[in-house]
Amino acid sequence: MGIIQELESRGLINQVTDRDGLESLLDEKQVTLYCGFDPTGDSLHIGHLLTIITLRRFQLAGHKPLALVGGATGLIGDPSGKKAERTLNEEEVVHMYRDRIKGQLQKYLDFEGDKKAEVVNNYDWIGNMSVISFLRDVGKHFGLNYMLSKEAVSSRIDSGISFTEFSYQILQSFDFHHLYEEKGCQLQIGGSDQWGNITGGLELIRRMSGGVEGEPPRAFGFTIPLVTKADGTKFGKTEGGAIWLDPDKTSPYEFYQFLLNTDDRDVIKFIKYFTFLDEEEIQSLEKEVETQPEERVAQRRLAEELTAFVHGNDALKQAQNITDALFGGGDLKELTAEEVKQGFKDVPTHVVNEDAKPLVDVLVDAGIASSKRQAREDIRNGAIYINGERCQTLEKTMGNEDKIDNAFTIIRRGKKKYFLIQY
Ligand code: 485
Repeated sequence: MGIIQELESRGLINQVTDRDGLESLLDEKQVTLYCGFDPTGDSLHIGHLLTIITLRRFQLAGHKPLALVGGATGLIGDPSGKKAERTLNEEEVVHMYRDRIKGQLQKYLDFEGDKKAEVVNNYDWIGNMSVISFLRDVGKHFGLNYMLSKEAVSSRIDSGISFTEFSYQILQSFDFHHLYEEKGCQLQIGGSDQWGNITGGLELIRRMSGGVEGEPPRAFGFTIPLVTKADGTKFGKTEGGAIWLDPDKTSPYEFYQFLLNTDDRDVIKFIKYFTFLDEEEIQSLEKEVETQPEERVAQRRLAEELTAFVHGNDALKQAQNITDALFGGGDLKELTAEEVKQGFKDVPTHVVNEDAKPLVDVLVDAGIASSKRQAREDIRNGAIYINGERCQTLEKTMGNEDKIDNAFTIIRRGKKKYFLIQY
């Protein structure tokens, strides 16, 4: 199966400019393709992952991906998919974001061999362009009506759009033209909001480059669909905010849990989108969802595959250990300090400096019980658990034997109120 057919079978093609032309180009030769990422934040998020994985699929099929970091465009702001004008970030901030995003992209593509990926930065060709050249050499190819007709602009005519954001499409179009000329890049991909910018680039290539021997230039674009969920809520958002790829912002355990909680109605679609599992395995997972959904086999597979891809196998193992200790009847005492930190990130934490301290005092000082009397009552009633084990000894003193990995004790009050004691 060719890459286009594979993408189609996974539901990954939303709009494409010339499907059959693109398919024969990809059959014919190694194609260089690109996708751009603007440094508008200090990390990519799970929404960006689908395009990264799609680039990776092209690379596995023998083609050459370029990941573009928008050092220049990040200073301007893409209006696509945005209801209101963006606030501009300071240049130093954009530079910091640019470096971090570049580092993240480098983790997910293969930078060795004859189809090695490259990271490029459009500041390198836009940063020093003069305003005269921008208006004479590039701007002259864009009709006002054409620019106004782009969804990103037309949808903002009433609410307002600055000349800055209005001009964004010209910059992204110029990138495609530049990469077509300099790197023989013949395909741009992006999310569905990027259709206008991608087709703008094709138009510019057609006008500025022309094709070989009077033929139209062979350049293509397609968009991947927006990831939607059966319950209508936005994919990649939780109560705690976005699901980031940076492990310091969203821990691998949280990332794993997020995927594990995928709705039965969505899980097979997400497996097709995000994993490299083959058709046969996907079909058998589909059966599992139909026949024994309560086992959540497909959800586990999705979470495993994607956590390993994004964070590596060690981080996956940690995420699984934490999950097992918390929900699978595993032993909390087996966890490492790092795993406790991840699994109990948002749990109230109290620092204890003494080597030995009466449990009653710990409960009061940590704010777990409101008074010593209350603390004793909780212990007597069997509401207090130390590292997962019920403790009904009123005179209990907390000591070394209660420490997990010498660093933490996990106290639970009732069914699910967790507290962390840190030493
Ligand atoms: O030459 C280019 C310069 C910049 C860009 C693309 C090509 C970035 C693009 N304009 C953009 O804003 N992309 C978004 C981003 O950077 O966060 C998102 C898109 C999404 C998907 C993702 O990037 O909203 O659909 O394309 C990779």
